[in-house]
Amino acid sequence: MTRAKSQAIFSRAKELMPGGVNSPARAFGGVGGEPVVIDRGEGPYLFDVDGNRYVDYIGSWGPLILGHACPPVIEAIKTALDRGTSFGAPTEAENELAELIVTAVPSIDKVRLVNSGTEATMSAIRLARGFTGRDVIVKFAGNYHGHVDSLLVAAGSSAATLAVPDSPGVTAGTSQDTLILKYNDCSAAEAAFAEHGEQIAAVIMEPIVGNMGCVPATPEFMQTIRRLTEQTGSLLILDEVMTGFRVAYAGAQSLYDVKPDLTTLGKIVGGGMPIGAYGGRADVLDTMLPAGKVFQAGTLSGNPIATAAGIATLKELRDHSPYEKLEQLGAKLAEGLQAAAQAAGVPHTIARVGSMMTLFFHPDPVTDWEIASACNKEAFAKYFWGLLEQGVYLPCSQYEALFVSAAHSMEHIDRTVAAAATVLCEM
Ligand code: KE4
Repeated sequence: MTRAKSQAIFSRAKELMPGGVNSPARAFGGVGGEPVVIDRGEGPYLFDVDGNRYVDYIGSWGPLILGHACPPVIEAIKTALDRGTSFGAPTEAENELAELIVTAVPSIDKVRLVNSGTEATMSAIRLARGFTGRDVIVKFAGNYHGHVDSLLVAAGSSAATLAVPDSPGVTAGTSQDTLILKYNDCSAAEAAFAEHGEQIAAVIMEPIVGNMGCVPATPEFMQTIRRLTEQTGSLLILDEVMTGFRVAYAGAQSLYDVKPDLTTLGKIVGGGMPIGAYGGRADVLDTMLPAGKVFQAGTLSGNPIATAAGIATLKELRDHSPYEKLEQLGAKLAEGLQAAAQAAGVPHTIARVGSMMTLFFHPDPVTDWEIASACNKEAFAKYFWGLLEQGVYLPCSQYEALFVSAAHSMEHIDRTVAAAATVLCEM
């Protein structure tokens, strides 16, 4: 494939924007080389500016569960556009989207719409601290919740629980109230709660991690965290920005049969437009201004365009459920990738929940960041580029999940598996 136009556009991009991108995840940092500049998307496909076509498994990092330019979503956006783009005043569409979310997720009594997943998690943390009057937030290594200062932390030196800044610009003061624990480690959680329980405002966790590759919580771990938070009066925040409406219409929490106090959402609930949301217990949400005293605001929160796209998307998911099809496509893809890696003798494991999955270049099951970070990243990079050359566009990092959309077909899956088999047996 030639990518002359991509290269020209991207070299200009690097003169205009840091690293040439508006989000580092797109910069191909995990696989080397330069990103492909995209011209348009259509159903399961992306087309780059040089006219190359790819079967897309990023789906804009999760939002496009219905595929690119899904007609009912585009139609809804166009209709909304003709009535204006933003009013900074209440609209009925916000009720409609909030109603869809509240009806879909039993643990959500009330919800507030914001403009990104980061805003949702940042607000949920402030809310938990405001509601409990406590300072400490617990997160898990390998979980990503957006670029919230207090969560851009790494495991600190002592006891592997004290967090230290993980990015320049994050102060020690900001990270000092964050405890970072090992994911899927029940005893570490028990110990941390025994020592700090009364100071813990909340635990925030991805119920099924997408951000170290696909790593599901064990049911025992999920139940332990729910029990410990209940016992100590701290809140459980499930970060379902990625898994919400992805793994099930009622999210990952419905698969674990767990009831969090707060849930954060994003991606799919905006149908590809900028959105985030946080919701949960009414008594907790009513602590937010103007009902309560905890402050959070946003000029474009609940704007007519994002809400129109979100409403159309959730209605499509509710009325024409794709989840059975996504389960079949996901299972077929995982099976095919596993068989191809096996036949090629490449050390690997695969993790999948519904239409999100990761082929790990590691011989053992990946259950936490320690194992994930030991994956063979060079092998992943070869696999990524080999597939890209064959017109298959995977997430450009071993530490991401791929997504199948309702626009994919078995034919796309078969083509992807065949391409993977070719690439893997050359590794
Ligand atoms: P945004 O602020 O990017 O909308 O959402 C942050 C966020 C919060 N929580 C979870 C579980 C998330 O996965 C994310 C964002 N996900 C990444 C990809 N894994 C977005 C891609 C990017 O940063 O460009």
